[in-house]
Amino acid sequence: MIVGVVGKPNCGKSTFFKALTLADAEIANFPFTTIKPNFGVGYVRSECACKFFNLNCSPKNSYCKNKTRFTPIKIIDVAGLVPGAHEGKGLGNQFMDDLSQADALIHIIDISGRTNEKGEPTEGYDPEQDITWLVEEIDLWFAGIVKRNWDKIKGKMQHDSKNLLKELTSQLSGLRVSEGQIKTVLDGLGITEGPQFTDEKIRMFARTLRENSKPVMAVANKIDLDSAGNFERLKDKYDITPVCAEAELAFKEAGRKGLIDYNPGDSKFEVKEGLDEKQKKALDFLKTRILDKYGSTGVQQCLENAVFKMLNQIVVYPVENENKTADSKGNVLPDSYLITEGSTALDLAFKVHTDIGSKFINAIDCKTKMRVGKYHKLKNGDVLKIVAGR
Ligand SMILES: Nc1nc2c(ncn2[C@@H]2O[C@H](COP(=O)(O)OP(=O)(O)OP(=O)(O)O)[C@@H](O)[C@H]2O)c(=O)[nH]1
Ligand SMILES: [Mg+2]
Repeated sequence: MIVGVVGKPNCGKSTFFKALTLADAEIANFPFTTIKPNFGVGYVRSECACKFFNLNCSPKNSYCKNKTRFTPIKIIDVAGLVPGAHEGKGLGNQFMDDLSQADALIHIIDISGRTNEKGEPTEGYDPEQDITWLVEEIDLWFAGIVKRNWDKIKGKMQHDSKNLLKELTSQLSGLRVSEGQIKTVLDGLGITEGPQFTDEKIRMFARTLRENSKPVMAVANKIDLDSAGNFERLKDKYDITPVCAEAELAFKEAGRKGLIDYNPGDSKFEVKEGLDEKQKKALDFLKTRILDKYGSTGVQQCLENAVFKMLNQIVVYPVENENKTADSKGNVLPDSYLITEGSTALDLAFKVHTDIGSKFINAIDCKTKMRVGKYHKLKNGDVLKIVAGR
């Protein structure tokens, strides 16, 4: 799973990305600071299974703090999009292709109205415009790819429409859309044969497939600068979260330096030794301005909404030793994985290793100590020992 961060230039994508990942990313107050995409790893919170077993865990792929497990999720930060991007405006549609890797998109909006649609400084721009045109741009880019691929397979489908689903799946594999997603959309539009694929249907197909395979979530960033009250005006009309990426980044960096104790997503932080007056004042200002007013900086919540609500992920823990809930070296609950809700024990086995999947015998639910079969559906927080043949 990969979460993509999108938006017009200068809206704060790289700040948001860096706040989540603490990976190096260039941030500057001018458009097109980011050209090559930034890749990083963020973490989503869930109650750690160590609480259930009353054990001290020793995570390997993830980390645990105060019985909260932080599970990794890949994040990609891309170049800014401007109106007409799908036709090559701005940095062109080659940069849109970076988006094809994402499974869900977080759309960063500069809610303060201080940047225009090209990301240039201005006053009084209405951010409501961004909510619509950006998604439209993505849909047009998606439709262009579907159309080009359709043109390639059109001739074939005139004579043999039976393999439409297979052909489309293989042609569109670069967009990270699954056969299941394509089938749902084809069925929904009542398309069973190639020749029914008119231009109009292609557009509808592309839009619905984009909605299903890359859902978009809107984020009102730079809430600290929103003196015009744009967020208040738009919050009931759109599902939109208030965010201050800059504050989250400041808290995370102060936390990394040991100046404060801050847990992502929290409404408070604890001041440690070593803060000078200026730093203390700056952090206090952000606390009053953001944490006290909105309950958090919003950044962590946005990522978790994307992962748990848009992508329907649950957290599960594969272990090798069911008695110690540990790996073979004795690390307790070493890994936590994100897996799509509805996945089975066999799906998890394949995620751990193809070999374990193909030699799957059964699994043990470590919480209930029950043996379960390959089609057993996983629940959030499950700890599973997979038994595989040699
Ligand atoms: N006040 C305030 N400024 C912010 C916030 N988030 C980002 N900024 C500032 O907005 C400017 C642009 O931030 P970037 O993160 O570089 O924006 P971007 O969307 O990645 O820009 P491009 O890569 O050029 O598309 C920088 O000056 C940031 O410091 C915020 O929450 N509040
Ligand atoms: Mg950037």
